[in-house]
Amino acid sequence: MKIYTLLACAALALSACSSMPSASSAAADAASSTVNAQVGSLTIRGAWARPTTAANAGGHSMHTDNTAGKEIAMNSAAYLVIDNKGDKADRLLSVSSDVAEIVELHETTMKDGMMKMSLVADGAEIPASGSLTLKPASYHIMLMKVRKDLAPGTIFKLTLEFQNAGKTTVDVTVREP
Ligand SMILES: [Cu+2]
Repeated sequence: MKIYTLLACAALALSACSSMPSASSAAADAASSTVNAQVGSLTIRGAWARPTTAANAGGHSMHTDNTAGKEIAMNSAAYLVIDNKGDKADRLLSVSSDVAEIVELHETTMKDGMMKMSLVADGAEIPASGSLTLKPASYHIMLMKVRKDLAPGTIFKLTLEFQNAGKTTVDVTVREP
């Protein structure tokens, strides 16, 4: 099961990596400036997640949605930007959501020419007067065993917990990368 999960994860990262600039990237740039929440000295913006439609899954990690009777991907990933205007660093410690059974902070790194996914157990730093960007092929919020089909336009809640700023919940919009 562990290997299965990692492969599905890597497939997501690779498809993101190979996507060419297109008209949708202009929309993505506009979306990235949308502020989702402010907590303490942190601003969270540009939250989005990959659809789980069959077309997007590339044949990986499919299962049958009993209610709709169509195939959906089990996994998705969410991305966002956290700006820290304070003079102290903070850390993103944990992430949670009802949208999936398993929600984890992951990091994609290249090792020996291979994409490698790993769980970020000790959190990710948001530097003082700096930003932490969760994006394809980098830090991301892994959504495994999603509970319903995430079609483009779907909005779901994601809760972020920070070491200093505390907790906040943002609306994540599902859209094509
Ligand atoms: Cu992942």
